[in-house]
Amino acid sequence: MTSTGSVREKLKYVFRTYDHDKDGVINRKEIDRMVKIAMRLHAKDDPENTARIIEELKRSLEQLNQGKDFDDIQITSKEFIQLLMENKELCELVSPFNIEPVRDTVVRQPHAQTK
Ligand SMILES: [Ca+2]
Repeated sequence: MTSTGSVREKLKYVFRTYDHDKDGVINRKEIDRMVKIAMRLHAKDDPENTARIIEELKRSLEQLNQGKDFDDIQITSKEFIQLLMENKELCELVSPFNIEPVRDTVVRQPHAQTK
């Protein structure tokens, strides 16, 4: 069980990681980089699935980008987070680390302690 709030925080962090030039949007080049990283991380475990999910990612991005050339694509953090929250597979694909708990608030789970 993950809380939506913290997933959003983590995805924001993921977005920042991919926004290489830190201009607040992910552009075509940065998408390519993201795809490469995802491929490197996952392709050897599951090449077919990885290729399929990447196709899906590209399709979703094109949809987001209606009317614009794919080369001019720009994704805001809001769109990025929205997209990944709607698609768990994509989310796992582009998160280059086992998303760790964000350190802002320590969430205590009183009854999840001992068994
Ligand atoms: Ca950027």
